[in-house]
Amino acid sequence: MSKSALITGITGQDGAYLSRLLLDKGYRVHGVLARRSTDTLWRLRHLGVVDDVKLFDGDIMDLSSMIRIVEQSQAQEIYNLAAQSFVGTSWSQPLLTGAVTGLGAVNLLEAMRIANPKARFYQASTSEMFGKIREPAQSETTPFYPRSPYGCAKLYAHWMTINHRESFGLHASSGILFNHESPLRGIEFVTRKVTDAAARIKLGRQKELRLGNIDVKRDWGYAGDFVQAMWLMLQQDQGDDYVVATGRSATVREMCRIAFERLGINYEDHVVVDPKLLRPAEVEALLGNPAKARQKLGWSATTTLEELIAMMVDADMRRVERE
Ligand code: NAP
Ligand code: G4F
Repeated sequence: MSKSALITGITGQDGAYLSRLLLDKGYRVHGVLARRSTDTLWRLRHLGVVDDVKLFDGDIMDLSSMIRIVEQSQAQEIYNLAAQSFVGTSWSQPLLTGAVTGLGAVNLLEAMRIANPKARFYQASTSEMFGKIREPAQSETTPFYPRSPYGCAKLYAHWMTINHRESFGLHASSGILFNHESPLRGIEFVTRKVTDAAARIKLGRQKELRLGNIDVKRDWGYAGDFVQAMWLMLQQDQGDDYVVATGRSATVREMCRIAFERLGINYEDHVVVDPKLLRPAEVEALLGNPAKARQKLGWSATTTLEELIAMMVDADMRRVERE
Protein backbone atom coordinates (compact mmCIF):
# COMPACT_ATOMS: atom_id res chain seq x y z
CA MET A 1 0.00 0.00 0.00
CA SER A 2 1.49 3.37 -0.99
CA LYS A 3 1.99 6.07 1.62
CA SER A 4 -0.40 8.99 1.77
CA ALA A 5 0.02 12.65 2.61
CA LEU A 6 -2.27 15.59 3.33
CA ILE A 7 -1.15 19.10 2.37
CA THR A 8 -2.81 22.33 3.48
CA GLY A 9 -1.81 25.23 1.24
CA ILE A 10 -1.54 22.79 -1.68
CA THR A 11 -2.39 25.56 -4.17
CA GLY A 12 0.56 27.71 -3.05
CA GLN A 13 4.13 27.68 -4.37
CA ASP A 14 5.43 25.08 -1.91
CA GLY A 15 2.24 23.01 -2.01
CA ALA A 16 2.65 22.52 -5.75
CA TYR A 17 6.33 21.53 -5.56
CA LEU A 18 5.70 19.26 -2.58
CA SER A 19 2.80 17.56 -4.41
CA ARG A 20 5.08 16.88 -7.38
CA LEU A 21 7.81 15.49 -5.11
CA LEU A 22 5.46 13.20 -3.17
CA LEU A 23 3.68 11.93 -6.29
CA ASP A 24 7.08 11.13 -7.81
CA LYS A 25 7.82 9.10 -4.67
CA GLY A 26 4.60 7.12 -5.15
CA TYR A 27 2.49 8.83 -2.46
CA ARG A 28 -1.24 9.34 -2.66
CA VAL A 29 -1.57 13.10 -2.19
CA HIS A 30 -4.56 14.82 -0.58
CA GLY A 31 -4.96 18.55 -0.32
CA VAL A 32 -7.15 21.15 1.33
CA LEU A 33 -8.77 23.50 -1.17
CA ALA A 34 -10.15 26.70 0.33
CA ARG A 35 -13.08 28.09 -1.63
CA ARG A 36 -12.17 31.14 -3.71
CA SER A 37 -14.06 33.01 -6.44
CA THR A 38 -11.03 32.75 -8.75
CA ASP A 39 -8.96 29.84 -10.09
CA THR A 40 -6.25 28.80 -7.64
CA LEU A 41 -5.21 25.55 -9.35
CA TRP A 42 -2.79 27.12 -11.87
CA ARG A 43 0.36 26.02 -10.06
CA LEU A 44 -0.82 22.42 -9.77
CA ARG A 45 -1.71 22.55 -13.46
CA HIS A 46 1.69 24.03 -14.34
CA LEU A 47 3.48 21.11 -12.67
CA GLY A 48 1.09 18.61 -14.26
CA VAL A 49 -0.30 17.26 -10.98
CA VAL A 50 -3.79 18.72 -10.78
CA ASP A 51 -5.49 15.49 -11.83
CA ASP A 52 -3.33 13.32 -9.55
CA VAL A 53 -4.15 14.94 -6.21
CA LYS A 54 -7.39 14.50 -4.28
CA LEU A 55 -8.76 17.82 -3.10
CA PHE A 56 -11.03 18.32 -0.06
CA ASP A 57 -13.11 21.43 0.43
CA GLY A 58 -12.05 23.10 3.70
CA ASP A 59 -10.46 26.03 5.45
CA ILE A 60 -7.67 26.00 8.01
CA MET A 61 -9.73 28.38 10.20
CA ASP A 62 -12.61 25.88 10.32
CA LEU A 63 -11.79 23.19 12.89
CA SER A 64 -14.66 20.93 11.86
CA SER A 65 -13.46 20.79 8.26
CA MET A 66 -9.94 20.03 9.45
CA ILE A 67 -11.14 17.14 11.64
CA ARG A 68 -13.24 15.74 8.80
CA ILE A 69 -10.41 15.96 6.26
CA VAL A 70 -7.78 14.47 8.59
CA GLU A 71 -10.22 11.62 9.38
CA GLN A 72 -11.17 10.94 5.76
CA SER A 73 -7.67 11.15 4.28
CA GLN A 74 -6.02 9.02 7.02
CA ALA A 75 -2.72 10.39 5.77
CA GLN A 76 0.49 9.23 7.40
CA GLU A 77 2.10 12.61 6.79
CA ILE A 78 0.40 15.99 7.27
CA TYR A 79 2.10 19.12 5.93
CA ASN A 80 0.73 22.44 7.16
CA LEU A 81 1.65 24.97 4.49
CA ALA A 82 -1.52 27.08 4.62
CA ALA A 83 -0.97 30.67 5.66
CA GLN A 84 -1.61 34.31 4.93
CA SER A 85 2.04 34.35 3.93
CA PHE A 86 2.65 37.89 2.64
CA VAL A 87 4.41 39.91 5.35
CA GLY A 88 3.25 43.27 3.96
CA THR A 89 -0.43 42.34 4.20
CA SER A 90 -0.02 41.22 7.80
CA TRP A 91 0.03 44.86 8.99
CA SER A 92 -3.23 45.68 7.23
CA GLN A 93 -4.88 42.35 8.22
CA PRO A 94 -3.26 41.39 11.53
CA LEU A 95 -6.26 39.52 12.94
CA LEU A 96 -6.86 37.48 9.79
CA THR A 97 -3.13 36.69 9.71
CA GLY A 98 -3.32 35.57 13.34
CA ALA A 99 -6.35 33.40 12.64
CA VAL A 100 -5.00 31.71 9.50
CA THR A 101 -1.26 31.62 10.12
CA GLY A 102 -1.30 31.20 13.90
CA LEU A 103 -4.52 29.59 15.13
CA GLY A 104 -4.96 27.69 11.85
CA ALA A 105 -1.92 25.57 12.67
CA VAL A 106 -3.41 24.71 16.04
CA ASN A 107 -6.70 23.70 14.40
CA LEU A 108 -4.75 21.22 12.31
CA LEU A 109 -2.65 19.98 15.24
CA GLU A 110 -5.84 19.42 17.23
CA ALA A 111 -7.56 17.71 14.29
CA MET A 112 -4.59 15.36 14.04
CA ARG A 113 -4.55 14.72 17.81
CA ILE A 114 -8.26 13.89 17.72
CA ALA A 115 -8.58 12.02 14.42
CA ASN A 116 -5.16 10.60 13.51
CA PRO A 117 -2.56 10.97 16.30
CA LYS A 118 -0.14 8.52 14.72
CA ALA A 119 0.37 10.75 11.68
CA ARG A 120 3.52 12.84 11.32
CA PHE A 121 3.14 16.62 11.22
CA TYR A 122 5.15 19.31 9.45
CA GLN A 123 4.77 22.99 10.36
CA ALA A 124 5.93 25.65 7.89
CA SER A 125 7.86 27.91 10.24
CA THR A 126 9.92 30.80 8.96
CA SER A 127 13.11 32.83 9.26
CA GLU A 128 10.78 35.83 9.68
CA MET A 129 10.57 34.70 13.36
CA PHE A 130 14.22 35.82 13.80
CA GLY A 131 13.19 39.34 12.73
CA LYS A 132 15.53 41.77 14.48
CA ILE A 133 18.33 39.27 14.43
CA ARG A 134 20.17 38.36 17.62
CA GLU A 135 23.04 36.51 15.89
CA PRO A 136 24.70 37.17 12.50
CA ALA A 137 23.87 33.64 11.26
CA GLN A 138 20.62 32.19 12.59
CA SER A 139 20.34 28.57 13.73
CA GLU A 140 17.78 26.52 15.71
CA THR A 141 19.17 28.00 18.98
CA THR A 142 19.07 31.69 17.94
CA PRO A 143 16.52 33.66 20.02
CA PHE A 144 13.45 34.92 18.12
CA TYR A 145 12.40 38.59 17.72
CA PRO A 146 9.55 38.81 15.19
CA ARG A 147 9.01 42.17 13.46
CA SER A 148 5.60 41.75 11.82
CA PRO A 149 2.13 40.40 12.70
CA TYR A 150 3.00 37.54 10.32
CA GLY A 151 6.20 36.76 12.26
CA CYS A 152 4.28 36.85 15.56
CA ALA A 153 1.57 34.51 14.22
CA LYS A 154 4.17 32.08 12.88
CA LEU A 155 6.01 32.12 16.20
CA TYR A 156 2.82 31.11 18.02
CA ALA A 157 2.28 28.24 15.56
CA HIS A 158 5.94 27.23 15.93
CA TRP A 159 5.76 26.98 19.72
CA MET A 160 2.39 25.21 19.59
CA THR A 161 3.94 22.59 17.30
CA ILE A 162 6.74 22.05 19.83
CA ASN A 163 4.20 22.08 22.65
CA HIS A 164 2.06 19.38 21.00
CA ARG A 165 5.17 17.29 20.43
CA GLU A 166 6.23 17.57 24.07
CA SER A 167 2.76 17.40 25.67
CA PHE A 168 1.14 14.66 23.60
CA GLY A 169 4.08 12.82 22.05
CA LEU A 170 3.04 13.72 18.50
CA HIS A 171 5.60 13.31 15.74
CA ALA A 172 5.61 17.02 14.95
CA SER A 173 8.43 18.90 13.20
CA SER A 174 8.98 22.50 12.42
CA GLY A 175 10.98 23.63 9.41
CA ILE A 176 12.38 27.12 9.92
CA LEU A 177 12.67 27.89 6.24
CA PHE A 178 14.45 30.94 4.88
CA ASN A 179 13.10 32.65 1.76
CA HIS A 180 12.64 30.30 -1.15
CA GLU A 181 11.46 31.27 -4.58
CA SER A 182 10.67 29.87 -8.02
CA PRO A 183 8.82 30.73 -11.22
CA LEU A 184 5.66 29.79 -9.25
CA ARG A 185 6.29 32.45 -6.58
CA GLY A 186 3.41 34.91 -6.02
CA ILE A 187 3.92 38.16 -7.95
CA GLU A 188 3.72 40.26 -4.75
CA PHE A 189 7.01 38.88 -3.37
CA VAL A 190 10.10 40.87 -4.26
CA THR A 191 11.93 38.29 -6.41
CA ARG A 192 8.96 37.68 -8.72
CA LYS A 193 8.13 41.39 -8.77
CA VAL A 194 11.69 42.01 -9.99
CA THR A 195 11.93 39.16 -12.53
CA ASP A 196 8.49 39.98 -13.97
CA ALA A 197 9.40 43.69 -14.25
CA ALA A 198 12.78 42.91 -15.83
CA ALA A 199 10.99 40.86 -18.52
CA ARG A 200 8.40 43.60 -19.12
CA ILE A 201 11.07 46.29 -19.35
CA LYS A 202 13.09 44.16 -21.79
CA LEU A 203 10.01 43.72 -23.97
CA GLY A 204 9.09 47.42 -23.80
CA ARG A 205 5.90 46.87 -21.78
CA GLN A 206 7.07 48.78 -18.69
CA LYS A 207 9.62 51.52 -18.00
CA GLU A 208 10.32 51.58 -14.26
CA LEU A 209 10.18 49.30 -11.25
CA ARG A 210 9.18 50.82 -7.92
CA LEU A 211 10.57 49.05 -4.84
CA GLY A 212 10.82 49.65 -1.09
CA ASN A 213 14.01 49.04 0.88
CA ILE A 214 16.56 47.52 -1.51
CA ASP A 215 19.40 47.31 1.01
CA VAL A 216 17.80 44.53 3.06
CA LYS A 217 19.44 41.12 2.87
CA ARG A 218 17.80 37.74 2.41
CA ASP A 219 19.05 34.16 2.22
CA TRP A 220 17.23 33.08 -0.96
CA GLY A 221 16.95 29.47 -2.14
CA TYR A 222 14.93 27.47 -4.65
CA ALA A 223 11.54 26.11 -3.52
CA GLY A 224 12.13 22.85 -5.42
CA ASP A 225 15.16 22.18 -3.17
CA PHE A 226 13.43 23.26 0.03
CA VAL A 227 10.40 20.94 -0.18
CA GLN A 228 12.80 17.99 -0.09
CA ALA A 229 13.90 19.12 3.37
CA MET A 230 10.23 19.10 4.51
CA TRP A 231 9.86 15.51 3.40
CA LEU A 232 13.17 14.45 4.98
CA MET A 233 12.04 15.84 8.36
CA LEU A 234 9.05 13.52 8.39
CA GLN A 235 11.23 10.48 7.59
CA GLN A 236 13.18 10.86 10.88
CA ASP A 237 12.42 8.67 13.94
CA GLN A 238 11.58 11.75 16.07
CA GLY A 239 10.02 15.11 15.36
CA ASP A 240 12.45 18.03 15.63
CA ASP A 241 13.12 21.58 14.41
CA TYR A 242 15.47 22.46 11.57
CA VAL A 243 16.76 25.60 9.90
CA VAL A 244 16.62 25.25 6.11
CA ALA A 245 18.66 27.83 4.22
CA THR A 246 21.41 28.22 1.64
CA GLY A 247 23.93 29.90 3.97
CA ARG A 248 24.41 32.80 1.52
CA SER A 249 22.77 36.18 1.85
CA ALA A 250 22.37 38.96 -0.73
CA THR A 251 20.67 42.37 -0.86
CA VAL A 252 17.55 43.08 -2.90
CA ARG A 253 19.79 45.47 -4.86
CA GLU A 254 22.16 42.61 -5.76
CA MET A 255 19.25 40.36 -6.70
CA CYS A 256 17.97 43.15 -9.02
CA ARG A 257 21.40 43.43 -10.63
CA ILE A 258 21.49 39.66 -11.31
CA ALA A 259 17.96 39.68 -12.78
CA PHE A 260 18.44 42.67 -15.07
CA GLU A 261 21.92 41.58 -16.16
CA ARG A 262 20.42 38.31 -17.37
CA LEU A 263 18.58 40.43 -19.97
CA GLY A 264 21.49 42.77 -20.65
CA ILE A 265 19.91 45.73 -18.80
CA ASN A 266 21.30 47.97 -16.06
CA TYR A 267 18.88 47.85 -13.11
CA GLU A 268 19.96 51.35 -12.00
CA ASP A 269 18.33 52.82 -15.11
CA HIS A 270 14.91 51.47 -14.09
CA VAL A 271 14.61 50.84 -10.33
CA VAL A 272 13.04 53.64 -8.31
CA VAL A 273 12.91 53.53 -4.52
CA ASP A 274 9.42 54.51 -3.40
CA PRO A 275 9.10 55.45 0.30
CA LYS A 276 5.43 54.35 0.16
CA LEU A 277 6.66 50.76 -0.19
CA LEU A 278 8.74 50.80 3.00
CA ARG A 279 7.40 48.52 5.76
CA PRO A 280 6.41 49.81 9.22
CA ALA A 281 9.15 47.60 10.69
CA GLU A 282 11.78 45.84 8.64
CA VAL A 283 13.76 42.63 8.91
CA GLU A 284 17.08 44.09 7.81
CA ALA A 285 19.15 40.96 7.27
CA LEU A 286 18.69 37.20 7.33
CA LEU A 287 21.34 34.52 6.92
CA GLY A 288 20.63 30.90 7.83
CA ASN A 289 23.00 28.36 9.30
CA PRO A 290 21.75 25.03 7.87
CA ALA A 291 24.41 22.86 9.60
CA LYS A 292 21.85 20.73 11.49
CA ALA A 293 19.81 20.01 8.35
CA ARG A 294 23.02 19.05 6.56
CA GLN A 295 24.20 16.75 9.37
CA LYS A 296 20.91 15.12 10.40
CA LEU A 297 18.88 15.18 7.18
CA GLY A 298 21.74 15.06 4.68
CA TRP A 299 20.11 18.07 3.01
CA SER A 300 21.78 21.04 1.40
CA ALA A 301 20.68 23.60 -1.19
CA THR A 302 21.80 22.79 -4.71
CA THR A 303 20.59 25.86 -6.65
CA THR A 304 22.61 29.08 -6.51
CA LEU A 305 21.00 32.52 -6.41
CA GLU A 306 22.22 33.17 -9.96
CA GLU A 307 20.63 29.90 -11.21
CA LEU A 308 17.40 30.63 -9.36
CA ILE A 309 17.04 34.16 -10.72
CA ALA A 310 17.94 33.02 -14.24
CA MET A 311 15.20 30.34 -14.03
CA MET A 312 12.66 32.96 -12.90
CA VAL A 313 13.66 35.61 -15.44
CA ASP A 314 13.52 33.09 -18.29
CA ALA A 315 10.08 31.85 -17.19
CA ASP A 316 8.78 35.43 -16.94
CA MET A 317 10.19 36.29 -20.38
CA ARG A 318 8.32 33.33 -21.89
CA ARG A 319 5.12 34.29 -20.06
CA VAL A 320 5.21 38.00 -20.92
CA GLU A 321 6.01 37.21 -24.56
CA ARG A 322 2.89 35.01 -24.71
CA GLU A 323 0.62 37.70 -23.22
P1 NAP B 1 1.78 30.77 -0.66
O1 NAP B 1 2.21 30.57 -2.07
O2 NAP B 1 1.31 32.10 -0.22
O3 NAP B 1 0.65 29.66 -0.34
C1 NAP B 1 -0.18 29.77 0.78
C2 NAP B 1 -1.23 28.69 0.70
O4 NAP B 1 -2.08 28.80 1.86
C3 NAP B 1 -2.15 28.78 -0.53
O5 NAP B 1 -2.43 27.50 -1.00
C4 NAP B 1 -3.42 29.39 0.05
O6 NAP B 1 -4.59 29.05 -0.66
C5 NAP B 1 -3.44 28.71 1.42
N1 NAP B 1 -4.35 29.35 2.34
C6 NAP B 1 -4.41 30.67 2.67
N2 NAP B 1 -5.40 30.88 3.54
C7 NAP B 1 -5.99 29.68 3.77
C8 NAP B 1 -7.07 29.25 4.58
N3 NAP B 1 -7.76 30.12 5.33
N4 NAP B 1 -7.40 27.92 4.59
C9 NAP B 1 -6.72 27.05 3.82
N5 NAP B 1 -5.68 27.40 3.02
C10 NAP B 1 -5.33 28.70 3.00
O7 NAP B 1 2.97 30.37 0.32
P2 NAP B 1 4.29 29.48 0.04
O8 NAP B 1 5.36 30.39 -0.41
O9 NAP B 1 3.93 28.29 -0.74
O10 NAP B 1 4.67 29.05 1.52
C11 NAP B 1 4.13 27.87 2.11
C12 NAP B 1 4.18 28.00 3.62
O11 NAP B 1 5.54 28.19 4.04
C13 NAP B 1 3.42 29.19 4.18
O12 NAP B 1 2.90 28.79 5.43
C14 NAP B 1 4.48 30.26 4.37
O13 NAP B 1 4.09 31.16 5.38
C15 NAP B 1 5.65 29.40 4.79
N6 NAP B 1 6.98 29.91 4.47
C16 NAP B 1 7.25 30.32 3.19
C17 NAP B 1 8.53 30.74 2.89
C18 NAP B 1 8.89 31.18 1.49
O14 NAP B 1 9.93 31.85 1.35
N7 NAP B 1 8.12 30.81 0.48
C19 NAP B 1 9.53 30.77 3.90
C20 NAP B 1 9.19 30.31 5.16
C21 NAP B 1 7.93 29.88 5.45
P3 NAP B 1 -5.13 29.98 -1.87
O15 NAP B 1 -4.30 29.59 -3.06
O16 NAP B 1 -6.55 29.57 -2.00
O17 NAP B 1 -4.94 31.41 -1.46
O1 G4F C 1 9.78 39.05 -0.93
P1 G4F C 1 9.31 39.59 0.36
O2 G4F C 1 7.95 40.16 0.40
O3 G4F C 1 9.52 38.45 1.42
P2 G4F C 1 9.65 38.43 3.01
O4 G4F C 1 9.02 39.62 3.62
O5 G4F C 1 11.08 38.19 3.35
O6 G4F C 1 8.76 37.17 3.38
C1 G4F C 1 8.89 35.95 2.67
O7 G4F C 1 9.89 35.15 3.26
C2 G4F C 1 9.60 34.74 4.62
C3 G4F C 1 10.81 33.93 5.10
O8 G4F C 1 11.76 34.79 5.66
C4 G4F C 1 8.32 33.92 4.60
F1 G4F C 1 8.06 33.46 5.85
C5 G4F C 1 7.19 34.78 4.10
O9 G4F C 1 5.99 33.98 4.03
C6 G4F C 1 7.53 35.25 2.68
O10 G4F C 1 7.56 34.13 1.83
O11 G4F C 1 10.32 40.76 0.85
C7 G4F C 1 11.70 40.55 0.96
C8 G4F C 1 12.37 41.86 1.32
C9 G4F C 1 11.70 42.61 2.46
O12 G4F C 1 12.69 43.10 3.32
C10 G4F C 1 10.98 43.77 1.79
O13 G4F C 1 10.86 44.93 2.56
O14 G4F C 1 12.29 42.72 0.18
C11 G4F C 1 11.94 43.99 0.63
N1 G4F C 1 11.30 44.72 -0.47
C12 G4F C 1 11.78 45.87 -1.03
N2 G4F C 1 10.93 46.30 -1.98
C13 G4F C 1 10.15 44.42 -1.07
C14 G4F C 1 9.90 45.41 -2.01
N3 G4F C 1 9.28 43.38 -0.88
C15 G4F C 1 8.20 43.33 -1.65
N4 G4F C 1 7.35 42.29 -1.51
N5 G4F C 1 7.90 44.28 -2.59
C16 G4F C 1 8.72 45.36 -2.81
O15 G4F C 1 8.45 46.23 -3.63
